[in-house]
Amino acid sequence: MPRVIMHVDMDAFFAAVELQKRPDLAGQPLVVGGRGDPSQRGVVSTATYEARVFGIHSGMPLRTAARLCPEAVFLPVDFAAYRAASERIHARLRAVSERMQSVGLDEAYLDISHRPEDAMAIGAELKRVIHAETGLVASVGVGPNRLLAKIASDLEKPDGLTRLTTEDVPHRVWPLPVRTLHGVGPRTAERLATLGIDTIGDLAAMTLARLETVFSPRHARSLHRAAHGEDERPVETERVRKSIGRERTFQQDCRSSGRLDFEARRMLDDVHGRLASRYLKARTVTVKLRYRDFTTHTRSLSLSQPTDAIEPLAEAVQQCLFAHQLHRAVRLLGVQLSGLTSDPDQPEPPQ
Ligand code: TTP
Ligand code: MG
Repeated sequence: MPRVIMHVDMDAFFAAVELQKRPDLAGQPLVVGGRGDPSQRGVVSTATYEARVFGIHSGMPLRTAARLCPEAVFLPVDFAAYRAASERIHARLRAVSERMQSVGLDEAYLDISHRPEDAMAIGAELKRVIHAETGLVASVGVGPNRLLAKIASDLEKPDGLTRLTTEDVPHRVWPLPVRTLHGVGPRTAERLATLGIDTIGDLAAMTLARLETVFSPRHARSLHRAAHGEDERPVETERVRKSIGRERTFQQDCRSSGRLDFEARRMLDDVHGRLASRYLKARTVTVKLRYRDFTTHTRSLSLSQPTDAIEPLAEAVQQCLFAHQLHRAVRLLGVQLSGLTSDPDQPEPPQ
């Protein structure tokens, strides 16, 4: 099944966060780096687009930046502020798809393969909510894989919303410098230059056999594939939530197995509602009982495959429950679902 991947990258991230703190500086060339003092050692972390027209870029000594643009405003880095902004942005992204991979403070991939028709609308909406939430501007790229999504997000920066398909590769990707490709660092670029390769198109025109004379077979193949816009790396989701559960301490110890059964089902209904509203499936059911003497026992059961149907989960809850000693007085009952996976066939949860 063809994939649809989105790459989100904030524009001039550190500088944009600084502008939220100092709106009076809007429109001026702004450089963030080191202690914010170009007479001291330190390099540029980032600069606003107004400062970039002077040739200022990340990694350049602050001193050089001041020479290129003496009227630029210099500010020190404030990581706490960037982390706080980053967390708010990531929360917005996660609300769009559980299949979100964060790659640093200002960048993330989303797998939205289950909503292929809506990709550009989702991108536009994401840009809108991020701006509403943080005042910051994002560039969004959409493509059939991570490689093309990332190239796309960069193509029309700042404030871009760009889609690249495999058919676009020859006219939109091949003219770009080979350094644009993931995995092509300065050393690889240098070795490619010795083969006369400067653009991605040059690389695409090179046979695999020729590349293998310079690189290991594996590296050669990955370069060759990348030049043709191919990339199979998955969006690697961090497991946002490992389990969903509920516990209840009874006002009076419960001695009735029928009542426990009833309460466990009610709790499962609640937990299952939370599972379904996130479009997740669960594989493992755990039932916890705490007896009057505070000894606590858990019983778990794993299904053969994850499910979001309530009946198999309810049956598993019941089996766990009956594996417990139900004749004793029970103080606390807990029901938990774990082994959670997102269901790629479902639409996204409501926002
Ligand atoms: P980038 O996304 O590379 O740059 P950016 O967000 O400032 O600008 P744009 O994406 O619009 O081109 O990096 C994100 C942040 O990471 C950047 O704001 C500052 C920090 N950073 C450094 O501290 N040093 C660096 O060399 C780079 C490239 C980035
Ligand atoms: Mg950025």
